[in-house]
Amino acid sequence: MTRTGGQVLVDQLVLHGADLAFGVPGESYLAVLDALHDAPLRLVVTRHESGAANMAEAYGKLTGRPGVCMVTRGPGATNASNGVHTAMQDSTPLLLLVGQIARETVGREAFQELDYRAVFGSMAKWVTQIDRAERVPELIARAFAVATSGRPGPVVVALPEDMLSSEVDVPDAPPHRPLAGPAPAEGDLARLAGLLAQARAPLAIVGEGGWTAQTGADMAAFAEAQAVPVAASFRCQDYVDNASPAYAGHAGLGMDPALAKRIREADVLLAIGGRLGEIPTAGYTLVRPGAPTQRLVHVHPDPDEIGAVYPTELGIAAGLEAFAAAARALAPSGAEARAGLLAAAHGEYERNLAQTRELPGPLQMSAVMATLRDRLPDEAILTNGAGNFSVWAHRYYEFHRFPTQLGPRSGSMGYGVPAAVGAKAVHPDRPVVCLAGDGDFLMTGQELATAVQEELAIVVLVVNNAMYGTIRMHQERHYPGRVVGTDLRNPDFVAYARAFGAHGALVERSEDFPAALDEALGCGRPALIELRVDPQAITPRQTLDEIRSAAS
Ligand SMILES: Cc1ncc(C[n+]2csc(CCOP(=O)(O)OP(=O)(O)O)c2C)c(N)n1
Ligand SMILES: [Mg+2]
Repeated sequence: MTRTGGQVLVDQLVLHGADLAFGVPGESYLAVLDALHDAPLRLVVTRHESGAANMAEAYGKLTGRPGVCMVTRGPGATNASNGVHTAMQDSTPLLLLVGQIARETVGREAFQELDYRAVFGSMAKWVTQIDRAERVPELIARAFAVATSGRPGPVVVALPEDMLSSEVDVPDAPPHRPLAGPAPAEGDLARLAGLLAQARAPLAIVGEGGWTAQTGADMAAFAEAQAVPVAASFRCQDYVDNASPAYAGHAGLGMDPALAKRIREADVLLAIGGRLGEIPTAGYTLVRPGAPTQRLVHVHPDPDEIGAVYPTELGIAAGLEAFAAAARALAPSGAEARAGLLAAAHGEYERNLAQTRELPGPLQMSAVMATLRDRLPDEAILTNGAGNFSVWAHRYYEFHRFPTQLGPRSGSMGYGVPAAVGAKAVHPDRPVVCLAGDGDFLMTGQELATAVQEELAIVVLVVNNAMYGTIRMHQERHYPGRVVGTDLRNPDFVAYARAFGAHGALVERSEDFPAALDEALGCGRPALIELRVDPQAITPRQTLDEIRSAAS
């Protein structure tokens, strides 16, 4: 029986477990679109390819399976590149399928031609082009394998249009079965136990690279039994239940100085997943391996990541789930000598959560976050993009279940709205709330149209301070009083939301937020609440004027 290349492709996606795809149509992949006509694979059509790619990225974060994104050549692919970059930095499995020009015209810079291997070469985990329809089963199977193995990441597959429309008789590949990550060697665990036996101030930081809810439960049990406080790496706050007595807080932007001190002074630092990147190390200043007082243990499924930034005392190449299960089974090692350590570290976390400063203006973001903490159930999903508004979310929200946090470790503005749409498509029964800045929101705010069309009742909170606040903050620190390029004259966000058919409301005082939130969550359609905040309220700790006068 013959099928078109496009049909073979869609059949492979379905048999490897894809149930949702996100994309913008293009004439370069009509044969794929046609195959979707009769396939059990729902295509969510977006208004910009960055929206589609970030929705697929969110799907990958939530399911551990590659999110599928379909775009056209040239401008479609470059628009989608934002989501590819985030999937790379965030270690998220993603499959970007790009319609490509016909094979016979390659190399003439034909209409919208790009060489995807060159364009995505430094951005994706693997880039390929399928030039023969007979090889679609083989190469799509490999794409699923590469996206999910070791350190997960994005795979880009270019699909020449004449290959997609050609007819072939080829068998399907066997369904993709994710590899169980390697188990740690026995000697590794013995050495870990040896290091813990001597440790007085150990600390674990948990990060990306194939996390699961079970990994989080095992890590919490390990940390509690061994009396090792456990911090979350940047935007990995849902990895371990924040109510665990071992939870020590978030090694992210605006880090609690008490946690920064704990990282700097840890005598044994355990990085469980993660890459020890710039944010959790506060600009590569907190981790000090080689200092006689700090020993670094790095566990990662990809041996190439171990030692990539810092030399390790002990590197353990293992799947995080397998490592956490084995670590949980270890007998306590030196834990009695660390009595009081967990209570001290968790106490600091709780103090940081409870401590609020009254900032200028009648709407306090700390009160907004306290309302979300009280009102949202544990399974609610919280998304955000990039900007100072996200610091309140990271400081004043608590996570109890994995996966419920979708934030760009890449720091990409505009991530929150598409992530929320993608999350609601995966989990229609769970509340999904996006926290956005006024600048951040308008990078992808038009995906409200997708939410309305697909009947995905997300709630978007737009924190409006009429500026690119983060950059203004840095300006005041480095060039006090010289404001350039950071003021924003915004549209009427409530009218904007209503124009899409979404619910829109404006909140200007803390006391009005709970009722507005209830209404938005209960309205049964996408909703936007504009939170109008005082521009002076730039961080939970300092006002703009205070930053300026400290720098002048
Ligand atoms: C795609 C992208 N462009 C630019 C930046 C640089 N940047 C980081 S935060 C920021 C301003 C964010 O403004 P807004 O969303 O209004 O949040 P605020 O800081 O005002 O709370 C900018 C421009 C970025 N991180 N991502
Ligand atoms: Mg702003």
